[in-house]
Amino acid sequence: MKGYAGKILRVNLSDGRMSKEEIPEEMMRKFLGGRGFAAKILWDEVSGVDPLSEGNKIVFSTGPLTGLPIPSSGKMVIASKSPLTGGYGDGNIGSMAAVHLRRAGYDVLIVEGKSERPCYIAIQDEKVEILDARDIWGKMSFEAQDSLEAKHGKNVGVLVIGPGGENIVRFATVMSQRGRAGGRPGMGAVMGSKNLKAIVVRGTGEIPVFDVERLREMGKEGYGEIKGKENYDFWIRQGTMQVFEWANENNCLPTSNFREGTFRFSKRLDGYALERLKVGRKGCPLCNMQCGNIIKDAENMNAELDYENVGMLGSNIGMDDLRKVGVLNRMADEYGLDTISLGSCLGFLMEASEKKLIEARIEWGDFDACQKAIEDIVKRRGLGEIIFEGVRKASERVGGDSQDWAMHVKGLEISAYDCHACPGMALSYGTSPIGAHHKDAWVISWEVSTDRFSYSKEKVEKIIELQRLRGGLFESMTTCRLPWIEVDFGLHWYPKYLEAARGVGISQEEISELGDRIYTLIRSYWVRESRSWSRKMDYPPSRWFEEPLNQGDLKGYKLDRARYDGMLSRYYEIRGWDEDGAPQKETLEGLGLGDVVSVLGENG
Ligand code: PTT
Ligand code: SF4
Repeated sequence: MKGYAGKILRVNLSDGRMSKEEIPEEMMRKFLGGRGFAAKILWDEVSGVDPLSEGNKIVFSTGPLTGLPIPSSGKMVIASKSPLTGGYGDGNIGSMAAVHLRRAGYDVLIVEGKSERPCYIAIQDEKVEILDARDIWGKMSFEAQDSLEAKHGKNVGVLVIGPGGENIVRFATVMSQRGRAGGRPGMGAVMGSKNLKAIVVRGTGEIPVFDVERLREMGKEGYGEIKGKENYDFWIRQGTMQVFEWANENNCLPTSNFREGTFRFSKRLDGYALERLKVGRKGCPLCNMQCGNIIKDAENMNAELDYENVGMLGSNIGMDDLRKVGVLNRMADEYGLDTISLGSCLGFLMEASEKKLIEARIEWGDFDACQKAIEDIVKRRGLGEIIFEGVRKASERVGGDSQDWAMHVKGLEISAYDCHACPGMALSYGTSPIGAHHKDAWVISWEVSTDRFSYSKEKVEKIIELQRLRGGLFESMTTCRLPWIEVDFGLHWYPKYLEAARGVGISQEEISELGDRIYTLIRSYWVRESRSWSRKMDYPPSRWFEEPLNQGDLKGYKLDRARYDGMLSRYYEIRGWDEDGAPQKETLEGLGLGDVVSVLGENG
């Protein structure tokens, strides 16, 4: 089929074997690309292994729209069995590496095995090499990127890990372009476990497209439409940081380890505070609404700020100085750690310290102590020894009542939305296919502006609708979803882009089916890989059910466990999963996943 390079490049780091494999047409039709391909590959090839062992594989997966001259298409999915959660894990990164991989003639790169010594993979079109990385091992992600560009030329795409990934901190991410980060559930740690420091890729070919002229024309129109949108100028000023003020006003800004939804000093951290410090912006390739906000941080260095980062490294840990938040954010980027999990881990340590569950003292908002803790996490010493595997494991270590306020779902730390008074968003976290991340169903803005406190069937349906679009379509095409979400770029463009790229469009029905198929396959993966799967895995932490908000105009609010459980049952019902959340035989067969039945058993 047009629109694809049609090839998977497979590199085995244990024995140096490499192969180029055809992607079956059926896989393109059924799974589209990106996350769809990654889920299928992991289901077929990675079963029952320790995520940090040689047997795990890491998949770098593009979609049929990646790298094409249409808005915000420089994205790819990085997926693996997660060392943080033990289940399916992925993340979406904007990088020239995505574009170059396609130009080099591959849709997907699978890396398997483990190198004996530090290495990196260099891809130049047909030529693929495993090269020595001893001289860059131990280097920060920015410096390593610079060294690789000095060696291979500026015009390459680089995916790289920092010392966090090398030392197998479980929430280490993959970095690119000094500020793009992808793979929250420890994709950087998987690279580190394989002694793989980086991937450098350069492609000089054309991505095969069905109707190149039409695509270019429509791409141009799309870029123009984005620039003309009402919210465009404000977006350029604040990017995702525009959410900060809204979250505080609506009592869902993560504060003091998700105890509260409002922060006393929010004005010091919001989008307007950012505007006063902003010195530039950057972002992903092929994007004309670049959202990486650059400021000079408290050490006078460039740091990139997004809403999630400021929520988690600001209000969630009592840090009220944006320039200091910038330093912590930059440290995370350099070390290659996920900022969301990092902010949650620091908040956890602060609360554990306050409650005297650990000996060391780390106070809310203590900047120096945070810097030291980050270094300790990367070196896995002191406080780092307690927390380097994330809050779930840390709560097992420190005991007390900490399991109630270890803020995660399935082991992945919750991203920056407090849900004491948002049952829909809580369910979205509960049912996200990678653990508690907002990317699949960011239902909160709709929820807050409609029937906020209800546990209604409509809310459940809305979550599934968003999961189909965001978690299914966007993660698989693979393009950035922010043009649609943030500046109201028309959703109708995407089937047209797919048609011009592949010769085959996608109907509304097919979008739903695609999303459901991917969701059900990923859910099957979780059930197969978890030793003790149960519906409890789809629950947010006890804090939101047991401890009401103490401040703000929603003081006293908390979630209702029985009603949450009712929503969860409705969710399973619509999805065709059983009362434990495992896909049922008819559902699997109906989605063309008959081969899964024999593995999960007749009843799912
Ligand atoms: C994403 C998660 C997010 S979501 C943020 S801020 W956000 C954090 N950013 C980090 C960072 O920065 N440095 C760091 N060391 N760790 C970080 N962890 C956090 O990672 C990101 C953008 C953003 S910014 C969002 S919402 C959108 N996410 C998309 C998505 O998931 N899919 C898609 N098709 N399009 C998306 N567009 C937007 O991309 P993860 P990126 Mg990211 C400094 O990676 O694992 O998915 O986690 O990829 O290229 O940095 O773009 O307010
Ligand atoms: Fe990247 Fe932001 Fe542009 Fe999306 S809007 S492609 S995240 S720079």
